[in-house]
Amino acid sequence: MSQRCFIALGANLGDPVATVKAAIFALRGLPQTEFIAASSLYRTAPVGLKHQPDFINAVVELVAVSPAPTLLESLFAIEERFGRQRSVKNAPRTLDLDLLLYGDTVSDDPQLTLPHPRLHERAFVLAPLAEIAPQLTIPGRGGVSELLLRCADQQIARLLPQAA
Ligand code: PH2
Ligand code: MG
Ligand code: MG
Repeated sequence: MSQRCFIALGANLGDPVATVKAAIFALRGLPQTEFIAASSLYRTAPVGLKHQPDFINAVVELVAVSPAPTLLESLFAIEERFGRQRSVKNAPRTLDLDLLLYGDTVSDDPQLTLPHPRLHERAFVLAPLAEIAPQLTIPGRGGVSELLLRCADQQIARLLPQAA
């Protein structure tokens, strides 16, 4: 069975625009998946730990036949290829790839909580998600466009294609 999946990309170290673009290219080549769409790039103020550089964020949609844990392993492999070091939670990172949704799977497995536990309250995820899938409903949370309206206080700016 194939599943409609959404992956969030985030970076705020090195050259985050180049990194996010290269990571989108890497996601196009993932085995056992069909690439559907990539959002624009967004420049976003850090959520959580404040005193760190702004992030570049984006979201990619794909259809996967691989099981969710296999897909997650492929995402970790791409993060490592881009030099991701894991230190404290929410620390600055060269590349973060989060599996937001795997079909309509709901799971509280601590290794892979689905939907992503904080996606419904983060404009840096909801804005790119609403751009490529405005009708999407997050299981247990509601429609992406409605959820985004509740995050109006969070600073994000879509980069123009030539700037991105
Ligand atoms: N990721 C986090 C914590 N805070 N803030 C922004 N703007 N963008 C992110 O990708 C981000 C964050 C943890 O993964
Ligand atoms: Mg994250
Ligand atoms: Mg992550």
